[in-house]
Amino acid sequence: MDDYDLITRNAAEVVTEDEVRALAEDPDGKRAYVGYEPSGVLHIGHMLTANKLIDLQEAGFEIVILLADVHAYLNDKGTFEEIRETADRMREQFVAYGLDEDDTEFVLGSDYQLDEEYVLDTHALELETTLSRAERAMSEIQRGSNPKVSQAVYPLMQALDIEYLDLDLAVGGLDQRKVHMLAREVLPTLDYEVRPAVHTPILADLTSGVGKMSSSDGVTISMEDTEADLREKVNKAFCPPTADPEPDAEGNERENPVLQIFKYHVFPRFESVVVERPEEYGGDLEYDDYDSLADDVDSGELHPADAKGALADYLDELVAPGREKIAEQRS
Ligand code: NAL
Repeated sequence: MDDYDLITRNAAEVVTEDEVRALAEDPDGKRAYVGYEPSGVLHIGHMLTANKLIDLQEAGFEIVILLADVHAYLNDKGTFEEIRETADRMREQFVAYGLDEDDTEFVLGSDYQLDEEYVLDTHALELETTLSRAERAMSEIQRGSNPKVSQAVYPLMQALDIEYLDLDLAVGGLDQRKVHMLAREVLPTLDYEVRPAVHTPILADLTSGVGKMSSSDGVTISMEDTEADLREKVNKAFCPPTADPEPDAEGNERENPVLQIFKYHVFPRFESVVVERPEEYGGDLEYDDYDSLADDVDSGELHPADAKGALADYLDELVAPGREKIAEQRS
């Protein structure tokens, strides 16, 4: 795989392809970042962007993970002290998940976001941006239905962070795209450069296949899950015998979340996938890539129940090191 394909594999969106192609010509020593509002425990959404960071490390990028404590505070996620404590625990869980500790720089937002220069730049962007523009940028990230002033400031600071952390590439879930578009508009007003972004997909709700998988409502998978939890959640997941389900009775688009997890979590981290089956049901199956597994589900060769059993095994392997770290953190 060439560097451009590695940088963009499994991405939902690349902004812009030409800018990322230019980076891919010589990725060594380039800096890519992702930011997270600290929460106590990594969930499958964090793990998905982390898989992209692991791809980027392999391509030669240095990785910067912003533990966005001030942003979480502005987005009503708790007291500043609570958020600070969770940031430390999250860092350890990322390393347990497989990010190379020597090649990953962890930064707290509050390390530089309270400096005079940064604060004055934030105010300069507040002057450049209408409230409605800021609200629009925040719509997919905002907690609560009634936007607060803090939540309008949030995307402006996220835009500034791209400059202050001296980054070449921004990575985030597709829910960050409106903030990144705002950043492209406002950074040049302060004579700062625009940087490209790679957006990872948002997976479908595990039980219905409709809408987003979310940690705030519905079932998600996290690093706290025991093997039994994982097995139960995966067994209850929506998995029709096709990669491309029909819309539901109300006409809502549906995805197959079991296959999505194979595609975005399992195949990027394992050379091949073995589905164990008793001899009488045809014996074990081995897949080298996602498409061949999805084709077998489509054709009926691989039954959803067998696919689910294998998915729980591989998820358990991915989650286990973080689960042990969390147990240590709590003891
Ligand atoms: C991501 C977040 C907050 C600040 C950032 C600054 C620079 C780059 C990425 C950042 C968190 C993100 C979330 N908005 O929704 O978790």
